[in-house]
Amino acid sequence: FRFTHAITRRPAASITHGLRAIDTGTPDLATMQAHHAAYTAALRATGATVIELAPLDPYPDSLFVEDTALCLPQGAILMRPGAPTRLGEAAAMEPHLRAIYSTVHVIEAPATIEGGDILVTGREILVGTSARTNDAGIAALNAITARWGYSLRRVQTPPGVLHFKTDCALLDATTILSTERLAASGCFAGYDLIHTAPGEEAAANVIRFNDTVLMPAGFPATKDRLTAAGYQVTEIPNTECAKLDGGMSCLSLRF
Ligand code: CIR
Repeated sequence: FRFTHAITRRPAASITHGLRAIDTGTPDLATMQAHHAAYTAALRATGATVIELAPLDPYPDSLFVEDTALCLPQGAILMRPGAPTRLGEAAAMEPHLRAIYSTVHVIEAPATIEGGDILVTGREILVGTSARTNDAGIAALNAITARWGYSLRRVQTPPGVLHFKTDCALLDATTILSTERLAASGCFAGYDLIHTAPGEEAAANVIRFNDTVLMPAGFPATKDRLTAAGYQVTEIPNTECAKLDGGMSCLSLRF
């Protein structure tokens, strides 16, 4: 959770066509741009360098850069998104990662895997199977990360939940914020857990970024739990990304 860099991509006018599980309204570009600016400012306020990429109109979901890659100290791994409309986003990210990393691996078909399903903790890499991430994707990732000395564990994203990290986040090396429905699977045995408050499941997608926890605004009971546990919390308005099932982790690659 200590990072010197992040990559973000500004939202494009095409966000109105972004994928969503349930239609709760069309995101408003100007509002989303304001929220996105608050998000990047909060990352920068921790002292990190934020590389802001230009909007990518052909890809409505391209602001959710997390799904395109996994950045580890040993190198970057380009994902292969399971959503057909998002496949090209990884290729669009590739040159930016090659400019930073001397080692870049690429996940190949038929594997599919999105960064939103990957949680790197202080001791292992957890990967949730989901509608976007298949077993071939997990095996392909494991083949790379095993060589780098990581142990990787396959877990289950709850049914109907977009990504594994829709429902959980790392708060420090051994502490996880999780919805009760995900934690009930037992996948976090051995970790310290903080649960999202009842009815605030959408608060689970936070990021610990250096000394702060960025969380979506509007979840006061979960915020209280985090501050009571000693975390410094920065609330970021997230109403527009929420319409596209996106949250704090989706909006950046962090390394
Ligand atoms: C999608 O369905 O792919 C986007 N609308 C949301 C992606 C959110 N990404 C993430 O949780 N890592």
